Amino acid sequence: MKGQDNDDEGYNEYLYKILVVGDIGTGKTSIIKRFVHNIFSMHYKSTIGVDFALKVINWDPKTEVRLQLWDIAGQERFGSMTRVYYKEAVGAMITFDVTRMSTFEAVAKWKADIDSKVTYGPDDKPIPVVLLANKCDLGKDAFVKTANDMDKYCKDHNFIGWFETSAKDNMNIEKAARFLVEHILKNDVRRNAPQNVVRPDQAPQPQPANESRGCFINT
Ligand SMILES: Nc1nc2c(ncn2[C@@H]2O[C@H](COP(=O)(O)OP(=O)(O)O)[C@@H](O)[C@H]2O)c(=O)[nH]1
Ligand SMILES: [Mg+2]
Repeated sequence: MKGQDNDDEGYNEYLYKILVVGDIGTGKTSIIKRFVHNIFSMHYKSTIGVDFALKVINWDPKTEVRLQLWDIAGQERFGSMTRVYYKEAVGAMITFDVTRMSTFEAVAKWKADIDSKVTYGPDDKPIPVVLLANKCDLGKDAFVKTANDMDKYCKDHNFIGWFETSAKDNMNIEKAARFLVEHILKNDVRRNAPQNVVRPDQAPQPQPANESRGCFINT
């Protein structure tokens, strides 16, 4: 059966937990909704808790990639998440809003939080993180960084790359996600060992929102 084991055609199915973090109002939920459902609304409620969405990508004829995207709401003001929340994530997106400089200043803090709480593989490498400069449909007047500045910033802070995105205009979100997946697949030792197919029932399970809330009592 498809994805259940290493059949004759060597079909593989991978499930990856991806974190989407960044300051409040930077477009995390909008980016996920656009990516997964191809919709946009100006009014996503920021209910406290954790939400997640699944995006299935037919990567190539022999590979299906399932992304479990973890969205946060309400905890952004703490500027950090618990280790439990980050557990078993293999990649992340950090968002900022190009019209609000303070959200860019928060990026380094989010990156440090991820790097200190989750690693990847037997060598404990940092997980790949992509930086999303969101709301670029609103113009860049407020955001004065050049592409060169951003390249340097990514190098200095160990981002795999950055993209100008717009959830509103559907710009670069798919591209950024694919870029991240490429890095994740490259890191995945199982990719060269197809007998170790990841099955959905072995994947990390999201916590219900009310339980997740309990994680923040000590922050
Ligand atoms: N113009 C514009 N507005 C956006 C974009 N992405 C999100 N927004 C708006 O920004 C606000 C906050 O977005 P939301 O996804 O709730 O941010 P979150 O708190 O990070 O999840 C909402 O009013 C969205 O409609 C974008 O790409 N362009
Ligand atoms: Mg949200």
